[in-house]
Amino acid sequence: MSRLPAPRRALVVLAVSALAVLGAGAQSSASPDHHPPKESRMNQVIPAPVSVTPDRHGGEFRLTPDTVIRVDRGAKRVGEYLADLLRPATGYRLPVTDDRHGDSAISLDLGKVDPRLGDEGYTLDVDRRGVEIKARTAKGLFNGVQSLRQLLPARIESRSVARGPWTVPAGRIVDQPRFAHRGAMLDVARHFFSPEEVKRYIDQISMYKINTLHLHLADDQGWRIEIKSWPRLATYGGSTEVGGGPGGYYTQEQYRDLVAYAAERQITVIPEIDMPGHTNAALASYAELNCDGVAPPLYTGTEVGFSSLCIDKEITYRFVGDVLRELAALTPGEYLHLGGDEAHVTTEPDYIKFFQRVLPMAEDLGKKVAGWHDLLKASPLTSALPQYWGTTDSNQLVTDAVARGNKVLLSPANKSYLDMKYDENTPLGLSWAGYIEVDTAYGWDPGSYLQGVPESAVLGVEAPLWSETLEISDHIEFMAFPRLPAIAELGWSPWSTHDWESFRTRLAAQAPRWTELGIDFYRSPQIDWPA
Ligand code: NGO
Repeated sequence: MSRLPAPRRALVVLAVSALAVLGAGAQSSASPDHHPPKESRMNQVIPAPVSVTPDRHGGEFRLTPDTVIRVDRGAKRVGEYLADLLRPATGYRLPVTDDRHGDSAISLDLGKVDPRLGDEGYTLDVDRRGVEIKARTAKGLFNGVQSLRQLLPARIESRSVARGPWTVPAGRIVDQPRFAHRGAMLDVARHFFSPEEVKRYIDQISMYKINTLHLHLADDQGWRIEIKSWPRLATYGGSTEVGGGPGGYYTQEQYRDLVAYAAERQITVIPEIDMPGHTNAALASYAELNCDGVAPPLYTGTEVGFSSLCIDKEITYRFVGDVLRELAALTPGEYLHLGGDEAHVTTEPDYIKFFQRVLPMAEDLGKKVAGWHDLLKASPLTSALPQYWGTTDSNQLVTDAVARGNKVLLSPANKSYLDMKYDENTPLGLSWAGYIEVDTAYGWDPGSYLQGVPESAVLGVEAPLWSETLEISDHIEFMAFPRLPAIAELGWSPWSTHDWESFRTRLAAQAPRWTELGIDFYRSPQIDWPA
């Protein structure tokens, strides 16, 4: 929390959004080589911080070849992460040290802040002598580092030595998230994405303080995670994808490495094995899982809702138990996602019977259950996390679950699905939930979106990216940028900062960064992108 009393804080926020708008006007009328006023960079952070107070005298800190990254014990890894970010473009050594001496420093301090900032909050202070980020945990420091990154010129994202000066505008940011859960989902089942491609997306989402990556690891078209007790799931069930390409899967070693890579970026991975529908790849791999004992062929189309595990066969539960046990062992996070959507060929009594046996399996492994909100038909425990993916602003299953005490994750398909086309001309994506331009992705309040679901019952938001039409990183990026930052801001920023004009100005300022990073983003006509 800022030391200001609440009403003053609100004023600062308002003043800040006003400043952002003013800064925008000045910038768009400027000539291309005009440098925008320094304080404008302080007001351009996405997601918008709780409070931003630019230095009234327009001071700045300048990185030099002598700058050090000074860390508390416990902050070393975040320090190294920051050094790795800054070294390529600056060409400076930027040693990470716990030595308190020396002048020019970026300091990462643990534990010296108001506990009300929570585990993910931070303060960031910049003056002529240095930058100081303080937080209670490494997560908070990491979030502060992402803000600092955006306070530096866009060229800082260059992976080779670039032209300075490397200035950071002076001032203070006090920040913490509105919602605990800010997620992105990647469907690696419809098309397989290599570990390198997934890491690239992890790097991109971490820039916007996303803290959860949900991986959709199995569907009709492919099984993507090695399960040692049922090896054909991956070797056969993973051998194709939509359109008939070669598919692929992660070995458990590769998967652990992905989980660790995400953890270094303060991101928790939630693995999803969809069931009892969306299971053709498993049914094709093992004939005995089918009610009639006959394995269907592998599937490479894009229909949904035609497959089901065999509810009355005992082997089904041995299969699910083995898969969940191996998956839980790969998962340091608290959730396993069991899918549960679109089980159109499973009768409702069968659906309930299935989950009444399967839900306790996950719980016995010490994991909480996440699932698409359809799962609520089986009345999971109140610790279960239903993920709302509908297109209406009310849903009885969800309202009832909230009344029982469940928290909800919001992914309304007509707002947050990154695989929906932007408009009728978008070359990639689907349109069953409508077109989603940037203002639509940004224009809803998770805290009041669903009737009967108060803000206190919302754990957070997630932006799913389904991959029926997406094959390579370029495709992921074209759909995620610029909408992923919009959803990230809804998840992080206080509603009092919500302002379309401010957001579109700040979004435009991100474009040079994306260009440096090689991100192929959609140039929405709603945004005044820099030339
Ligand atoms: C639906 C469906 C998925 C599709 C996706 C495409 C959910 C939860 N189930 O969302 O299988 O891939 O739409 O947008």
